[in-house]
Amino acid sequence: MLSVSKIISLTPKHFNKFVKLNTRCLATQTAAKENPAKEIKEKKESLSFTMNLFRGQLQLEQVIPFPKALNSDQSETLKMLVDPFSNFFAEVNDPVKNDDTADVDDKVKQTLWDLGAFSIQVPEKYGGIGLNNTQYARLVEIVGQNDLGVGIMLGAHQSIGFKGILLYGTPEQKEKYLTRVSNGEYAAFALTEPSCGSDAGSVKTRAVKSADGTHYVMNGSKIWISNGGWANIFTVFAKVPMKDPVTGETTEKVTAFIVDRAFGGVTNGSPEKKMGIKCSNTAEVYFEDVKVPAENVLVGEGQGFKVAMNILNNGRFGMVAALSGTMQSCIKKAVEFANQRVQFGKTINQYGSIQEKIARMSMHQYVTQSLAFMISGNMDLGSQEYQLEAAISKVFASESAWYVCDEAIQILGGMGYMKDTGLERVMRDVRIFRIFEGTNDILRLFVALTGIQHAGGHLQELQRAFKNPAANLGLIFEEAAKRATKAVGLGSTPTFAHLLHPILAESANLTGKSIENFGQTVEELLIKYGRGIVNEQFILNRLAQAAIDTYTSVVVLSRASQSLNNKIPSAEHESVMAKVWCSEAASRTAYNLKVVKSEKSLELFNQMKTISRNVCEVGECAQNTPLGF
Ligand code: MYA
Repeated sequence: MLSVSKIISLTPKHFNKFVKLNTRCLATQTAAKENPAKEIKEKKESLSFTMNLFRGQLQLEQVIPFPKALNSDQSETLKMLVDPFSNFFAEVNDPVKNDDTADVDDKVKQTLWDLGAFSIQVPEKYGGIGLNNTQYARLVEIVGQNDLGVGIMLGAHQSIGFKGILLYGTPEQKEKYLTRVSNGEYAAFALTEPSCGSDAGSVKTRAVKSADGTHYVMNGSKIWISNGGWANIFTVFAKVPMKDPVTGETTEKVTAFIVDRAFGGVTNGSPEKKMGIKCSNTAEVYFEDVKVPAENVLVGEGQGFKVAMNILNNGRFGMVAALSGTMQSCIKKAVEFANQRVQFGKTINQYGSIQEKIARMSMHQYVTQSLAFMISGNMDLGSQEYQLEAAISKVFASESAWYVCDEAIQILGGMGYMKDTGLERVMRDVRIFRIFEGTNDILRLFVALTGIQHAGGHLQELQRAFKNPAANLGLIFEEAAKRATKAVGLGSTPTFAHLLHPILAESANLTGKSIENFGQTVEELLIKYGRGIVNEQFILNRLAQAAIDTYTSVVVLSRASQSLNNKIPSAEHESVMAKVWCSEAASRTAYNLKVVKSEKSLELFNQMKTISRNVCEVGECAQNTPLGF
């Protein structure tokens, strides 16, 4: 039999280096303590495509085939709702008036309540229309096509406002509150505070349990709360002092509460004056000695951070779907103009500069729409692990919507800049999407760090395996064989072309190469930086971008393949978009993965740090004027 040392000697040098990484590897918090072998066996494999990407592994469970989440009854129900939703925007709602008045008329709001638009996913027994995520995504797309301000009013209510009750409420909490939020009472999600933005765990609002244990007394304030001035029902995150039963030490842990304005002590500031989404209500909310009954804790004391994160993860596809709709209407405006505008004797749609814009705008919309329905479909089919994909989708959708709207304005030229065209409102509205529900900067780091932690965890697993090789021979053999074949050039690049329509094979192979390159790059970075990688944000951002490009490629390939196989009318068009997208995404990925390893780039990053330091020290642009005064 082959000895373990022989196996190691067959592998590339990195493998040997890993096992010496005792002090440097990531994920030490989750290290096995007592029985490593047992833990290794029990470790559940991740089904997330993106998580596995960081190990260079193909995990297609949640990407191919494109999820089909609606049965024929659900499709019929949805079709019956599409017209009333569209008609509402065509006949009742006036986005220009909403924007001008920074409000929505009561009559308009009431029509939305009557339509069931505020309780799309609430089960019918509580007064909602009981739709699933995919159905919600389709309706929200219509909202985003027409009025993002109204979208925020609806989304703050149900995508996050009462989502915690829907997902985690006890039967009593659901009975009591879901009936109300489906019947005219607004809900809001209250996390952000003056000193707690991206650092969601740092809330200062406190809730202290009464001596008799019947209630908590809550004090604190929240800022920028969508629907904050209108809501009666709040999901509030507050720190609760908790005694550790073992050490007796008291620590403060974030806890989620359902707070009813009727408890008393809940007030709000006046509506904020904003750049866009003006008709949605955004306000400060204050909690002063609010008596919150003990039974209004969501999930449990100290579980609030995870509750907040999971609500946000769960709601993000709504934003993605809405922005898919927004991009559709921007593209429609741009194309209507390009088709009829004649310059230099030809309609401008015949010029390459405009064609490239229209093609890129269309691809961004196609990718965004595919992401929205990929995630919502997976969630409907029972996926529990989509946090990285939801974060990627939010980042991609919000940046694409900004880009598409900007390019639409560019195509319309001076006309695009005029208020009457309606694109400047959309531009103001979409700007916030890169900021709220987790800034894109934070979400990029979240994607990169979570993925790296997963890869680091695997390396650590190997380390542990080598401490007790007899018990972990399977794992060691598997890894060694993988590395050995790669070392002698026999390792195969991950391929999934056989799962797709044949005309997409080349694109699938390109994407497969990106996946392989990704895993190798992460490995090299872990070896080089160890734990210190967490501080290398220039690198992390580029890894996140490569993850975005690779995940979006697989998603569009999956969708285009399904369209080709089902011979749907737009299949050809979709496959061209998918191919172009994958080709450019693979080039960007190759570039980004090269940059993170190149000494020259590291030098440039350091120079950028110097520039930033200089400017920050001076407190303004640091150079003198060319005139010297
Ligand atoms: S609401 C305000 C939104 N605010 C944010 O999104 C805050 C952003 N910050 C964060 O997400 C976190 O603080 C970050 C982590 C990510 C920075 N899923 O040590 P940690 C786990 C699952 O890394 P931190 C608004 O804007 C992690 O694995 N788990 O934490 C509304 C670890 O677990 P463990 C997660 O460094 C606007 C633990 O937590 C996640 O403190 C209105 C600690 O992790 C995650 N995501 O911070 C919008 N993150 O201990 C309206 C972390 O087990 C809606 N963890 O290892 C619009 C809808 C659109 C339209 C709809 C139309 C209808």
